Amino acid sequence: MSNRNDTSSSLIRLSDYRAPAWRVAKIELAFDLGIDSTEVTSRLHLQRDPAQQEPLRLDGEGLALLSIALDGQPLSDQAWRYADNVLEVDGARDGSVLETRVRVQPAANTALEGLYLSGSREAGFLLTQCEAEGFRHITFFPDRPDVLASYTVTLRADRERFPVLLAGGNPDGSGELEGGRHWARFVDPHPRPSYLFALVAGRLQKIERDYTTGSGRAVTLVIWAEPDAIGQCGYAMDALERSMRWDEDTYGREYDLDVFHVVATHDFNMGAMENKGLNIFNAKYLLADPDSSTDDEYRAVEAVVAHEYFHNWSGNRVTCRDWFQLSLKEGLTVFREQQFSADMNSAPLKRIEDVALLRRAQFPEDAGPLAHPVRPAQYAEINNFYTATVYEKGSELVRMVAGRLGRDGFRRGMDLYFSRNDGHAATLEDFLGALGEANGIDLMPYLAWYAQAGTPRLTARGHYNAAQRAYTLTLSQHTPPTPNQASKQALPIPVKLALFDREGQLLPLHLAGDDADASGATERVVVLDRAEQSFVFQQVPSAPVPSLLRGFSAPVILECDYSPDELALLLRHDVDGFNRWEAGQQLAARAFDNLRDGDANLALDAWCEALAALFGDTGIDDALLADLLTPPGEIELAERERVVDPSHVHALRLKLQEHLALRIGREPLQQRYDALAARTNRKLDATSQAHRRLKRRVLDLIASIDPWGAHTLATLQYDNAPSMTDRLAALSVLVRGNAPQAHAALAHFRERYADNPLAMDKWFSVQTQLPGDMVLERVQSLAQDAAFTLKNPNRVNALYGAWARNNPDGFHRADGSGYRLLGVLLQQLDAINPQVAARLATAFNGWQRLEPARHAAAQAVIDTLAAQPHLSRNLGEIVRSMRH
Ligand code: 0A1
Ligand code: ZN
Repeated sequence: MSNRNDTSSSLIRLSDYRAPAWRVAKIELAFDLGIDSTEVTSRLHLQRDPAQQEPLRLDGEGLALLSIALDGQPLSDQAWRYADNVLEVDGARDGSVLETRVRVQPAANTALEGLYLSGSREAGFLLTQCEAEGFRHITFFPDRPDVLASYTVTLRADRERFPVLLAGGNPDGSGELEGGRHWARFVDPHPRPSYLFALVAGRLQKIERDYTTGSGRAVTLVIWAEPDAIGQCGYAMDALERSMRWDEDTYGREYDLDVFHVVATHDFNMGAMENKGLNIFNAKYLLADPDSSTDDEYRAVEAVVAHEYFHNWSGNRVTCRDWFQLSLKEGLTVFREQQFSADMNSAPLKRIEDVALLRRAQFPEDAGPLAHPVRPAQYAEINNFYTATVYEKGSELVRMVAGRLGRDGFRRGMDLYFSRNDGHAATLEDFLGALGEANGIDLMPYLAWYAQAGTPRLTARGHYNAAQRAYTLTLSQHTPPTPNQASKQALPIPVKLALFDREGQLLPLHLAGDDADASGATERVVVLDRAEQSFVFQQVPSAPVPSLLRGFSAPVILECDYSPDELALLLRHDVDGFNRWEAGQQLAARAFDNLRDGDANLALDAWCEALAALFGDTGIDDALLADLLTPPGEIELAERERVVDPSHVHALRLKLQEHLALRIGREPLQQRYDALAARTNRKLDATSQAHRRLKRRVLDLIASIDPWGAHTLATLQYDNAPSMTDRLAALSVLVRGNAPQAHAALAHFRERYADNPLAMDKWFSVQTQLPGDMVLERVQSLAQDAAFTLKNPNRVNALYGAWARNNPDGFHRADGSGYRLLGVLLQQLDAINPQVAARLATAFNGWQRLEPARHAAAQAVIDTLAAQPHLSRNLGEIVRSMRH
């Protein structure tokens, strides 16, 4: 509904940034809440920048203005103008108070931006989403993150319909009103930008916990959910407490209000939102119980709870000057969450998971038409920039800098960054400046990483000189051009490395020309900061095997001419858990290339051989083994192709797994499966989770060589599953194999979980994993299912998102039917929820490299979309960029 802006293809540019001419010291807000109509009264205490002469201009979208007064005097119609989403007011001075009263319509707001209704008219509740520019859908305001104001918020509503009234800040009174109505007030002592405003009103239930910060401040933690979901909030509460303690221990950061509210909603465009004192979560990332949540979902709940909590410092206390700096809060907060999750769980597994996500989501983005720098230079619609690049690559940039400073140095730098910028809106220069200054190091060269799009290719070549016992490692870098950025500069690339001898023993490192080298440590970091550079290691007894980019020390694509034997050696012996996995991934990728080209396949032999040996090794962690046994995904493999045929990639990947399963052998696979199945439980400890993870992988491998046997096992597993992890894994094997048993299992699942929206999302998404030639019809029939609706983002993503993203063979049908289905859907969806439509449209990413028939079919759909006259700014920008 909102956000429709046909004429505006105009771009906002970083280089145009100007400090605000008007600020708001204090805002007093009052809401008379109703589902169809809510009245919002706002009093802005204005401050004028004496150096600027601009009239007062406030943002406002879709607001019905009921009254307006300046300094207590109602304004005549000549004294204000409201057009093109801007309210201009004459006569305001420094210190003026502007009072406006507007009406908004929550139930009609299907874009879920601003104030909206979650759930049904009868039982649902009201809530807000303001990041990035939702506040302007609620009241008139300079809706930009560098305007920080003190908030006093009064909520008034019918007590029976809205018994719970919440806003961010500390509670400051409540009471009864006439006619069965009541009120509640909240005051936030910390100035904050408008995007962190939030309110919630409705029939919610709560769980509570007392928390005392390290310095002795008492805080009440409250999680709110609808009555049928409140029993699933305990895990999130534990995760919240762990997060708070961790941020105190690790960064010395305490919570700063008397209460911390968290609310779950089923209707949310993103994962969750860090509104000051009132975090709002997509239920998917807050609710958890063993019967309806998988192990992966538990970990996601822990991570997202932590992420939103950590924003209280990295985002709220220190916020962003403008939206170009989005990664200042997001990259940093993702990094902090990754550190936390690594500390709470297994560090190598977390690293593997994060890098796999980076490669699946960010590398393709960086290589396609939507590529943009971590700090973009321009945008049409900021909501399109909550991307894997800003979040995940942004986190990798923080990680590189943190690695450069070391643990203590990074903490020193963060302390300075927080204290210097507390209560301010900062930039990436402020961040790198503080970190560098606290350590006497110039970190500004890293700014280039923020400005340059594309994934650098790092090439490594090694040469051993036996006579001199010297090993020369030559590193070079190259970043391919991206849209609007043809030429690239060299970046500082930290390469953490070790050398192994041919027996798999680590060698002491003696780097030529390095004074601090006396130690002979077995691991060190070299920084490549020009196009090419050589590093000479001395006293090397024999030709070594280098382990490069350990822990994935920089977000680059490494190209190194390892032999299959060398990769197999690393896979067997590397003590860096990440690089061990990585060696296996590299081998599998080589094996994939050879299969594709029909070449002799030493890599395939080496990969299968090494993994078969590890499979028999009882010393290895089951979860790591599961990851080692997983070849790179189809999206990642497709990135290696110059011209992509997704069906062929799919088939080749299946072949890889088949070879591996045959090499391990049906009987050993069965034995391992039986042993794991005998220990089946629903416990959440690391060992139980690892068993389930490996069991799932083993079952998949069995399915690749003995579908009938795997389907029998899966049916039994489904029937007896004590947890959702086991149940869904079994169901997925049945569906992907199009087993006859799938039908009954799906019917059972549906019946059992009909009242559980998050479980029903899984029912939809698992069916999108049917074999490629069958899935389109299923997607079409599921879209007609009574439980399907375009109004719920989770449901849309569970059906169309899961299909288009997680089943490349099923989306990229050779006849283009998949593209046409998505194209029609996007137009419909855009009229309901532009943000969700725009996000879904990114499934077309990479279309330019498709083989000719698919390429033409995708292009036709993208061109048709681009020709639509009424696309939202959100979808319009994505579709336009796709054609770059
Ligand atoms: N800041 C949130 C992400 C978020 C962004 C936009 C939203 O609405 C359009 C909602 C949430 C986070 O990083 O968690
Ligand atoms: Zn965030």
